[in-house]
Amino acid sequence: MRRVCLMLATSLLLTVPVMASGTHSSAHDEIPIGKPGDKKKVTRTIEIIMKEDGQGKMMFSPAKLVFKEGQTVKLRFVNQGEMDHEFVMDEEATIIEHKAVMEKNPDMEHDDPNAIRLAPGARGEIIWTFSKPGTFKFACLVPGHFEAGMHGPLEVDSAVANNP
Ligand SMILES: [Cu+2]
Repeated sequence: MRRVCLMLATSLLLTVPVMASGTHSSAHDEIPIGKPGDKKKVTRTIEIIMKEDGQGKMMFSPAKLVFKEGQTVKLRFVNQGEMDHEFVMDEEATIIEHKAVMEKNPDMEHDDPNAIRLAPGARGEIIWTFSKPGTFKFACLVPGHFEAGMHGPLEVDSAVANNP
């Protein structure tokens, strides 16, 4: 497996601020959707809410994300729900593959720079550079949450297309 996943006690997650940057910040971490960004280069900040509606549906707000090629964005997360939620952004095939692994190992936690997991009420952030254009996906891979609605499209528009 290319990605590193760590087993962490839930209690640890409740007491330690969850940051998705940290040890992974070098260029070799570049994946198709981009790479960890430099906070000095942030040109846009977006707040993403994770929540449930109390009727079995779970969602992200906004439900769709659109960025520009080369843009460094601060993604700020708030878990307004009553359950743990996560955010993973990647190519769709990788998300689906990762989802299957999570279903077999429900207690698995990510230690990937393109993912974050938050306890109810918790906040966190990912600073990311969307270095290449493409159509990607974001999702929560806690078993059952994808099916309950926690996924959406993520588009990175080509810089060339923006400035013909
Ligand atoms: Cu979730």
